[in-house]
Amino acid sequence: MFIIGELINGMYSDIALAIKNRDKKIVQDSALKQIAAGAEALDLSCGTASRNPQADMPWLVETVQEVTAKALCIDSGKPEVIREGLKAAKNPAIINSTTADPEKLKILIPLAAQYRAKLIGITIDNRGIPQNKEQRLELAAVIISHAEEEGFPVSDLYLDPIVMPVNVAQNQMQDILEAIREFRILSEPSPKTIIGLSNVSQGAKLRGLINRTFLTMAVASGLDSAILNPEDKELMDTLITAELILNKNIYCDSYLEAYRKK
Ligand code: THG
Repeated sequence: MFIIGELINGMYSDIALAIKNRDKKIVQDSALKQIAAGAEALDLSCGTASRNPQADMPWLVETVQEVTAKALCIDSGKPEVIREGLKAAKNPAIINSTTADPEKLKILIPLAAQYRAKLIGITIDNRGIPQNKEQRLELAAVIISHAEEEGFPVSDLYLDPIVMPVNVAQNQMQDILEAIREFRILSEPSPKTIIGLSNVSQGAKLRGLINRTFLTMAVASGLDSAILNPEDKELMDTLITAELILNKNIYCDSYLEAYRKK
């Protein structure tokens, strides 16, 4: 599982304040802590409070690059913000994200190719969030066909079925899990799959339990990557154990410690 740390996000008040005050230490400490906890890449989002994300995103990129060479996942709905982030990036980059809207695909696929970035494609279009598996697969196919037309490697494409909070969209969880499994058979070579895990428990009381249960089910459905909180130790232990049971690591009595020393 490719783990992307979610915590450098302007939706958190400490990060929003650090961005505003250009306080590098808060952001760099978060980066190092998430990596120590097992993150292989870091999601960077200015959040909706940012009044100048085109300046804030490259500042985040430069600040994090001072302390790590890990991949950076440039998280914005605005292509012009993503472009500024990519210009500043020396580390490997992941664009987070394009939707299935042709106008966005036409900008972001060539941008990903130009910067040799991986690309996250979320299965949304101008009609909004899909209500079932079939709509998710339809939008995934649109994203894949645009990538193929542009000669963008589909193996560098991460499809995101859009995880909804279980307390508002309980009847969609099964569809989301099935979409993860079925995205992989839409093309050869397969696209990869990704989710924003914490979405599933937003507004709910037992967040940790819901997150780790959903992650286990998604891993069993073949999930390749997740944006999550790596500082949640129970979540990480659950993930390592799920992958053990799927025979991705070799069992020993101290497999949790052995995995963390890798
Ligand atoms: N897919 C993709 N990218 C994404 C998401 C996705 N990026 C953003 C988001 N979803 C993933 N990141 C988070 C980060 C935090 C939370 C949820 C998803 C979260 N935060 C607390 C909350 O809202 O309750 C904030 C608490 C606080 O303010 O302190 O849950 O799905 N491609």
